[in-house]
Amino acid sequence: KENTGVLAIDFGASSGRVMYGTYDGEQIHLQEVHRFTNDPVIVGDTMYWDVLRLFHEIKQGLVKAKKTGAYSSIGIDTWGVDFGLIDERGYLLENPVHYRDNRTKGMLEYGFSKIPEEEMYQITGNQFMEINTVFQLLALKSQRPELLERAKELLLMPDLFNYLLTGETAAEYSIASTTQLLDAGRKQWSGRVLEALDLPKEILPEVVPSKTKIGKVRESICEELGIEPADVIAVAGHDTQSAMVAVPAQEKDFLFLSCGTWSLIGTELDEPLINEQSKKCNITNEGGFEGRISFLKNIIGLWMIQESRRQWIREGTEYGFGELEKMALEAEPLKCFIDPDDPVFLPAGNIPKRIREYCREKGQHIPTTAGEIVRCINESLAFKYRMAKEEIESCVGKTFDRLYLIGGGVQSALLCQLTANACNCEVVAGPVEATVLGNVILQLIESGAVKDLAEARRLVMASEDIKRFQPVDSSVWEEKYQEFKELLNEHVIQN
Ligand code: LFR
Repeated sequence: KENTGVLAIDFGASSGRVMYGTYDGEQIHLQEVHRFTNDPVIVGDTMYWDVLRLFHEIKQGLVKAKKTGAYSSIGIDTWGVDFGLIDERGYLLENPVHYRDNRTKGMLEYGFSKIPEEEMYQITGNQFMEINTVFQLLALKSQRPELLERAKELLLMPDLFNYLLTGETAAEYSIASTTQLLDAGRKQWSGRVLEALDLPKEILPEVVPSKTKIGKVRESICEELGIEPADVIAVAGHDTQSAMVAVPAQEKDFLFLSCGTWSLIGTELDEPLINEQSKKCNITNEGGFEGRISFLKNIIGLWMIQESRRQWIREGTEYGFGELEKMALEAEPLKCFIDPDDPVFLPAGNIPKRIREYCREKGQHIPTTAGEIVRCINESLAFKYRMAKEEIESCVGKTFDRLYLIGGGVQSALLCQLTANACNCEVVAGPVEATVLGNVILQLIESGAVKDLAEARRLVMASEDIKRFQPVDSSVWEEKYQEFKELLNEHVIQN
């Protein structure tokens, strides 16, 4: 059997990677071709994607891949919601802005003054977050209207990279579903939302399903780099949805936690679920491969640990993630908690300080060492997962006794164990590389090497290193969970 590879390009919060994936009929193998940092660049008051440098890194990856092996296609995924604008002649208008930029402050209220919140949720099924594309667009319209006027097309980040590679434009469904501009039921742009907010519908390309072949790498790029013209496949451009393909669940109904910079916890549905209860719980319906719906809650995630680590570097100490984990393990358990979704923890900066202030304000033990801070973050996340689990269960009318944890968080055995304890259920942890694996698998499904999603998930379960964690000390955790809930009830929570 021919063993042709594919290239998966994944842009994460701290790094981007070009990975080579192959399938030998039994196992999928991943090999790193090129890794680079993905640093947003602040100019003036704005935080930008360094998009041209990143495109250069893609090209570097394609050059390096010549030594790795043959590949028939390329797939790109990024986080959700961010976009670039293309003018009439196909030029990129400015650098795309990063969602952690604060231009969207106050845009939720502005939006709701134009279209009722209930109606907007009813149509889009999306959790309200200021970072969503729709609120970025409202900010752009009020602050830089001339830019929007010059735009011929809006391309979400994976679609933008696909365009830079091929010259072809499309809006891949999974990434489009993070915008809050899509009609969740019809899987098309919502005319009603766009009109109510006076946003231009004509700049949005046609929505195409995940795994659509977009085109081939442009001739000029092939010449420049001396490479063969591979197909570019719009995989699931949204990283979370590529990861969903690699959840090793064999059952139809399952609870997943995609755990990286963000934590996405939810279940998979055939159709969007949009009702009063889901609105009350602020649960999102995001689309993925085969039009499946991830009914999930977006929680801030490992961002707080990543950003704390950066803070300690700024203060002169560089801890490795393994080291932090070890120190957290040694810190005393269940001493103090934060609400991970409190808006103070979202922007970059001195997270440990903000955690200490939060704990002081709430009259709790004040964590001082790095170990205590990381433990506090992990335990608070674990409790937040429990809350989200209960909310999801209340919406779908089912309970789950197992949670599939995928993504970078799998590397923290501590977080996996704490999650099992807090949620009082088994945690099945792995694969770490869910996003890249899912990206590769969708290309393998397209080429016919892997049959379908069910086969893909079986393959992941059989070939990846999957670990299981059982809950311990249930009564202590139960008691502390009540304390955690009371703490969060004391003030208004955004989510
Ligand atoms: C995860 C993710 C989430 C999305 C957030 C911001 O990387 O894509 O799914 O809500 O980033 O785009």
